[in-house]
Amino acid sequence: LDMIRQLTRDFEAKKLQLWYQPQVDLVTEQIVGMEALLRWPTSDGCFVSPVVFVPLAEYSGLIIDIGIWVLEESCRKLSALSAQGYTGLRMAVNISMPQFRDPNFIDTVKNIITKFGVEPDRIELEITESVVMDEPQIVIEALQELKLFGVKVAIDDFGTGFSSMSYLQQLPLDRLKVDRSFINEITPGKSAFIAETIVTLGNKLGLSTIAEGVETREQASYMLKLGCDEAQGFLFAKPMPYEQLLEFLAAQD
Ligand code: G
Ligand code: G
Ligand code: MN
Ligand code: NA
Repeated sequence: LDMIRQLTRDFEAKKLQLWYQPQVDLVTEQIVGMEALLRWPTSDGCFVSPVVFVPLAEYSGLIIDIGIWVLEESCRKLSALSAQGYTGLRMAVNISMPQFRDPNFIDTVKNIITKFGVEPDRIELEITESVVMDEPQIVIEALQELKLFGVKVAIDDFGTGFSSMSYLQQLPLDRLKVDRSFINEITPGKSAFIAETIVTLGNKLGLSTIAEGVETREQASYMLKLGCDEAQGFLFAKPMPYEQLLEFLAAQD
C-alpha cells in the first residue's frame, strides 16, 4: 500500500520515465521500431522493475492514467522523430487489462494519436494472452475498432499464457512476439521447436513475427533462418532513454 502511495506521488510529480528498446529487421539489422518501457527511478539511483510496480498500478487503477501518459509520451516522441527525418519508425506500447475496461479507452487512444499528428499505423498496441483471456469480448471489440482506426496489434510473450487458438482467428492481429524463454536455449531442443512453430504459425496466418530477448549472434541467425522478421534484445540494444535513442539512430545512419 505504501508503495502504491509512493508510485502515485512519483507519477504525479512526473518522475516516471519512458525508455525505448529498438526493434530491428533481422535481414538488414536496421532499426524499424521500438518498444516503450516504463522506468520508475528510486532516490538511490536504481529502478523499481515494472514487473513489480505495473501490477500495483493495475490493482490500484493508476494504470489508466499512467497508460494515457505512456501513449502521449510515445506519440510525442514519434512526432519529434518524424521532425528529425525518422518518419517510418513504429512504436510498440504495452496495454493492461484495466485500460480495456475503461469506457473511454478507445476514444482516448484515437484522440491522443490524432492530437500528436501521428500516423495510426505507427502505433502498435501490445497485449498479452492473459489480457485476451480475461475478458475476450471487451478486448476483441476494442481492438477491432482501433484496428479500423489504423493502429497495429501485437501479442506479447506469445506462447507463455493460456490462450485458445480460436482467439487468433477473432483478434485483428498484425504480429506475434515470440517470448524470450523460447529464444534462450536456441540449440536444438524443445524451446527451439516451439520458437520454430510460432514463427511458422505467424507466417501461415500472414502475421509478422518478432523474437524477444535475442542476446547472441547464434540466436539471431537461428531466428532469421526460421523466417522470423524482426528481433529485439540486448544483442542489438537495451532499453534506453530518448536522448540515447537519438544517438543510436544517428550512429546507424
Ligand atoms: O522493461 P522490462 O523488461 O523490465 O519490462 C517488464 C514488463 O513490464 C514488460 O514486459 C511489460 O509487461 C511491463 N511494462 C513495461 N512498460 C509498460 C507499460 O508502459 N505499460 C504496461 N502495461 N506494462 C509495461
Ligand atoms: O513487454 P515485455 O515484458 O516483453 O518487455 C520486455 C522486457 O524484456 C523488458 O523488461 C526488457 O528490459 C527485457 N529484455 C529486452 N531484451 C532483453 C534481452 O535480450 N535479454 C533479457 N534477459 N531481457 C531483455
Ligand atoms: Mn512488451
Ligand atoms: Na515479453
